[in-house]
Amino acid sequence: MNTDDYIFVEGYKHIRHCQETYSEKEMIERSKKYYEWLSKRRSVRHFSNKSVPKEVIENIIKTASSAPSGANKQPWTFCMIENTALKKKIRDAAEEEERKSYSGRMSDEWLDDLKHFGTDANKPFLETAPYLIVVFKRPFEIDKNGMKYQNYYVNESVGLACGFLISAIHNAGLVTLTHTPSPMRFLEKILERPDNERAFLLLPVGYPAEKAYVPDIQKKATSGSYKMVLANSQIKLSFSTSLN
Ligand code: IYR
Repeated sequence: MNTDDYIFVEGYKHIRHCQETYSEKEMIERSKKYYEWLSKRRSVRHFSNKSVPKEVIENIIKTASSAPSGANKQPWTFCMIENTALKKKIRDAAEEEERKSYSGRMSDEWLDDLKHFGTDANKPFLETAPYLIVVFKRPFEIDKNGMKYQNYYVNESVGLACGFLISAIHNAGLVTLTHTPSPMRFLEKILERPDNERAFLLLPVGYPAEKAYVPDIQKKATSGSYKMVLANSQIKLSFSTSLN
């Protein structure tokens, strides 16, 4: 090993990080291609029941697990579910919560905002999709002596991992939907999770149905409304989409 390959910082080893970089022209091309590819992703509610190799789902979960997290605590657990009976159990429990939400827990304003998505309390995709991935966050860890340790930036970390997960699903040519029946405690019970895990997100994963339809909506980035952010009288290098 070359002596430049690592250094020690306060006694801790840091290994040299080499990353491929690109010319400005290549960067522009790559960033545009990536934007065009990722902006084709849609949340899909119509799934095919066609099977998907388990290895694909495992790779998708490994990709999600490579996300950054507070102090690298990786405060998440990904559960992969393909068992038919378990999927039905989850669907039944999710629909029970959703029925209560749609018929009273959600405000009129909220229900109005959801009208153009065509959603209701029925969630057949929880049984049709070949896999469900349930993401749990771990606000704390308990060691073998019963000592409790807090994790850091748990929601941010798990949210980032879910972003990685969703883009990995898109990369595999599969579709998903970030389903959040509320409350989600039933998932902790059905999947017999330990006390330090809280359900965060439920994602069906599979091929889209042969005829899958999605709402005709636009994203800010495609509607042409950009705003430059001015900081200390200097135009920052970043663009941000307009909030209005
Ligand atoms: N959890 C419900 C309601 C719902 C809420 C939001 I915010 C959405 O963007 C979509 C649906 C459901 O899944 O139907």
